[in-house]
Amino acid sequence: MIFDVLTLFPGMFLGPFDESIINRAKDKRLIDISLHNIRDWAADRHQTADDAPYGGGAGMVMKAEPLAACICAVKAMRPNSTVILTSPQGRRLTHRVASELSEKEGLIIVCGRYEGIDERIRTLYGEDDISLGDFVLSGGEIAAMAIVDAVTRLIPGVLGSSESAETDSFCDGLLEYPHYTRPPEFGGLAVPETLLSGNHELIRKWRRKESLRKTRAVRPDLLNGIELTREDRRMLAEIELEDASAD
Ligand code: 9D3
Repeated sequence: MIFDVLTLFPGMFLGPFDESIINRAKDKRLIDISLHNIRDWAADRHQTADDAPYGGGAGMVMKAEPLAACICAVKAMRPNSTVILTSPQGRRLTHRVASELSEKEGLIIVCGRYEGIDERIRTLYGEDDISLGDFVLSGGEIAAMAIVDAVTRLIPGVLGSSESAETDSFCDGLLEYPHYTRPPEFGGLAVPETLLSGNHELIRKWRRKESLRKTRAVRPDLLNGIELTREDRRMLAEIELEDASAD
């Protein structure tokens, strides 16, 4: 997978991709990341990349010409890549979206700044538009980093087999059960006895139930999106009684 990131702030990307899994994927040539400074494609003496919005109002808009020149130059190098915009108006980045994007040959990610980009760039070049969620970021750079990270992890060969088994379990649509490691007691809190029992069937049931408990408490919406087994329903009924008497 070839990532091309188009940004007014390439310096923000120095560091985040040089560690751990992404760096390993680069070393293994499974991915390649190129940064492109949009300002380099501005034609005037001041290298202007923004201008006031038509119709008035606060803030600035990313100008069309430098962005178009940058996108065209990158597309000429990567005819099979998909152009993705980042903006608060995009569709939410989810596991499903990351999985879809991981099937592409290459991604050209345009980082929005200011109030946004000139709409004609979206019309002419945008093939997808991604948001991280309903909160305000200063620009699309952190969204681009999230896309690169989430997509890279889904490329075959990037994760070891034990790590990718974890990715598969995320797809079951529940939040994860709590994790513990040594020591057996910390801060006056013991590790749940079941996890020390060595009984794998009991441990599986405990983890499933705690996954359901956490999901019900924090993300009940997720429970509507998945198929629950008879065992799940029984566990949820128990949880309802337990957590009602707990508070
Ligand atoms: C005054 C109106 N602004 C607040 C809603 C609009 C606005 C425009 C541009 C707010 C933030 C931004 C810059 N953000 C992004 O470019 C962005 C973003 C985000 O803000 N939230 C979640 N995902 C993304 S992806 C790109």
